[in-house]
Amino acid sequence: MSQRGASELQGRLRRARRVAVLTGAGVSAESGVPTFRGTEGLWRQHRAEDLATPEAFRRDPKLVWEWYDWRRQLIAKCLPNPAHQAIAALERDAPEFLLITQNVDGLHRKAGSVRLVELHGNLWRVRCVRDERTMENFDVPLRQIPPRCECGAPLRPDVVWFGEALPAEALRRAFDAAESCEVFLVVGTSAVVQPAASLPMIAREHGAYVAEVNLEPTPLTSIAHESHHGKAGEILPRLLGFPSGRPGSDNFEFRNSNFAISPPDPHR
Ligand code: BJW
Repeated sequence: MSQRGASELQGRLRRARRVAVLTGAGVSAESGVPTFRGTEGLWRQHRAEDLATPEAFRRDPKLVWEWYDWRRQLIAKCLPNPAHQAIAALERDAPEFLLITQNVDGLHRKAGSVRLVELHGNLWRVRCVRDERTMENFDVPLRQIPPRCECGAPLRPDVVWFGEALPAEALRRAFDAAESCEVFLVVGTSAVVQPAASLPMIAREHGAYVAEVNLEPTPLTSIAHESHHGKAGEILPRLLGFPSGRPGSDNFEFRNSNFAISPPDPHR
């Protein structure tokens, strides 16, 4: 059941004490960072199993690091866009706030976001495969592939690959926020990768108002109270009431009250 109408989001945000935002690769697309899925996505050129699994790294650390080195070089040139900035501004207005990002590019922090958790790690951190020690590394390009720890062991990107556990504290904070927030905003994620994709469902089940911004419908669209289809960098500033946004491109869908909550289809 859906109808077109005015967005309730700004009013909900004004009244809310607790706000949570979940972002995915789409929020950085307008900064020039490639997304994973879709026609231009990274997985069109590379199989996830060859590059983003612990098995792939054990099999061929050089190949995996070359891919990450390429992405680091690309992302090093990217700047936050109006969507990152609108989310950072939203945080400044909210008494309790958590930004939950699946992105590893560091652009939210660059835009000024402070209260955030990075569920899938960070491309600018590396981890020793021997003692698990993590450290920042901003070398672009890397001086050595694979880079090595001072103990001599190889370093790996401090990101979460398929089949690996997410950082426990980040995950705990994300679930707490989903369970307790009044408004849950989802931006630029295909919502197919678990456990992040479950967070909006959990928020909705716990009574939050759920809003989504994405270029296209996702498995979340049917459970969101409102869905906005278009570019996040154009829609979000206006939607959140930060007037630098350009009007005109928002294909807005307003969903009303009673419909069943169904789980997302991970194979979509
Ligand atoms: C725009 C836009 C614009 C474009 N404006 N919008 C339950 C069911 C089924 C499977 C599983 C399950 N639980 C776990 C699994 C397995 C697996 C999984 O989910 N698989 C599914 C794919 C089937 N999950 C895992 O393995 C996770 N681990 C785990 O659960 O461990 C359990 C465990 C416990 C204890 C011990 C051991 C294990 C780990 C998942 C790790 C994901 N890693 C990656 C790589 C990170 C590092 C790197 O970057 O290299 O994370 S994969 C990739 O997908 C990356 C992303 O963060 C993640 C999500 O992608 P995202 O952000 O949604 O991007 P896209 O490209 O998919 O979508 C972009 C969207 O933006 C699109 O919708 C566009 O339309 C939109 N868009 N431009 C607005 N301008």
